[in-house]
Amino acid sequence: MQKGYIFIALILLGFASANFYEIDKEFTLSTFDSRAVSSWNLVGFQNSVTNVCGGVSVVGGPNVVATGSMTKTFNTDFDLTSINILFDLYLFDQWLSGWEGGRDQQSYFKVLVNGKQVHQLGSDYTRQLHKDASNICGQTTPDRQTHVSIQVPVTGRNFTVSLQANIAGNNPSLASWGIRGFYILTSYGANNAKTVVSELSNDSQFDVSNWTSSFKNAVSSCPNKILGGYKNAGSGAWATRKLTNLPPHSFLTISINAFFVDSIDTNDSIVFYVDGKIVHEETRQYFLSSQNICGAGWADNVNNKFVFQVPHFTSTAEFKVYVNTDQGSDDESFGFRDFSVSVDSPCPIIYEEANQQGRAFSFCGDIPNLKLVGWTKPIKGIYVPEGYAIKVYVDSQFKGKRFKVSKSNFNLTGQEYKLINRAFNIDVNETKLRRNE
Ligand SMILES: *[C@@H]1O[C@H](CO)[C@@H](O)[C@H](O)[C@H]1NC(C)=O
Ligand SMILES: *[C@@H]1O[C@H](CO)[C@@H](O)[C@H](O)[C@H]1NC(C)=O
Ligand SMILES: *[C@@H]1O[C@H](CO)[C@@H](O)[C@H](O)[C@H]1NC(C)=O
Ligand SMILES: *[C@@H]1O[C@H](CO)[C@@H](O)[C@H](O)[C@H]1NC(C)=O
Ligand SMILES: *[C@@H]1O[C@H](CO)[C@@H](O)[C@H](O)[C@H]1NC(C)=O
Ligand SMILES: *[C@@H]1O[C@H](CO)[C@@H](O)[C@H](O)[C@H]1NC(C)=O
Ligand SMILES: [Ca+2]
Ligand SMILES: [Ca+2]
Ligand SMILES: [Ca+2]
Repeated sequence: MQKGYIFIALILLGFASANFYEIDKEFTLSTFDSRAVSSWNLVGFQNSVTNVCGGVSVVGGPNVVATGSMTKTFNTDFDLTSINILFDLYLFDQWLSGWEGGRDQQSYFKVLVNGKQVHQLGSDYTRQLHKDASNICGQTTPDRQTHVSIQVPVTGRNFTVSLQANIAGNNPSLASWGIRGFYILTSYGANNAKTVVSELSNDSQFDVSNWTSSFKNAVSSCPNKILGGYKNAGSGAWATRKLTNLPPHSFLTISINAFFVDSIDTNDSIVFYVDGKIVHEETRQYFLSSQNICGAGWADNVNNKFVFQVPHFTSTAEFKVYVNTDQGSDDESFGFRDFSVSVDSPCPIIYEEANQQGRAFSFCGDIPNLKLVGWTKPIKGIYVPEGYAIKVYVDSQFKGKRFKVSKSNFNLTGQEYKLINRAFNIDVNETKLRRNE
């Protein structure tokens, strides 16, 4: 878990390219203190402002914040259409069930952009998924680490983001929240995204054959077709979609249209994964209006379009939806349609094996120190985005003879193999190469 985390943080270092622009990147170092938060307006934070949890720093956390908020205004020098906000979210200790006189149904974590609520996680995660969570920080009670990835329409050149929680008991030693790895990305300039999957959007051609699910890919109507839904996808249901032969890329953008059917409660959630890692967790969007559209007589929240952006480099991926509810599928269920995936390739990628196999690492800006991410093996392949070139220096510290790599090569050999590896400070020589070491 920890390793994966650091990996992601480094991938986005110095991120700026033709089709993504990094508006903000904060709280990504493994340790930081309150100085890292000085540009935010904090309300309800006490004591040290940050904590060290599970060996890394988080903003907030035990004894720091329960009910409270952190708010910041961002400025750009170009016109925006939408932003993507991504961060790790921790819900520490007794956020939820059964403390201080009973179940706390009024605890929420919310994200607001320009004062308008765009995301909410409810209280009381007592569902199967969270039951076995481990203790990370604070009291010995389990803590929950999840991830938020949301796309929000924004116009103009500045916007304000506010992260806030309302915890009924408001005692940060009993229940608190924290974040780290906070990014805001936006599309900018040329768009060379490629759509690789676009499916489940035509009712007369609703082909579910590439999905695998615990509910045998049963389809229901709400009133348009959805995979899952009423009497199909209740407590513990899951659906996966394998993606193969993806072209070289450093980001996946996944969009899905979500249907919360019937009496899903604030203590239930839907969890989205890529390659086994949570990319987003969503409770029913109670802050939006709902009415009875399908299933049983309870009101439903239909047509919630979610977009997730994930740093990703390998040629295969597995997307998974998990229904983290606790009641029958005739009482609360989840379904979806309009699934699409596109890939973006704004950053170079290096591969451990030929033909895009093995470990992969993407970087933007200066060539990174691979030892910091535990990479010691020779590089066997390199992906260079179209229209870009990497300047490679024969000597360390960006010195000595310089040459340009402007084409991808997924089977590096000979001089190019040697020079690229040397540029990344990896010692290879012809003997090693012949032995394929
Ligand atoms: C935000 O942008 C508007 C113009 O688009 C400008 O008038 C305003 O001063 C800006 N606000 C901040 C806080 O930068
Ligand atoms: C949906 O599928 C039907 C049947 O294949 C096809 O005739 C129709 O053009 C499709 N509609 C759209 C909007 O693609
Ligand atoms: C399912 O996957 C196969 C193999 O990748 C592909 O040819 C087919 O078009 C896919 N079907 C849909 C509905 O996307
Ligand atoms: C979840 O919330 C619902 C609705 O408030 C409540 O009836 C149910 O008891 C809660 N479940 C748990 C396990 O707390
Ligand atoms: C890489 O290229 C070499 C030399 O052209 C060739 O012998 C080798 O089979 C290739 N490796 C792969 C995995 O394609
Ligand atoms: C190349 O690697 C081999 C095997 O590790 C080693 O024996 C040899 O000394 C190296 N040659 C040079 C020039 O570094
Ligand atoms: Ca704890
Ligand atoms: Ca429930
Ligand atoms: Ca209903």
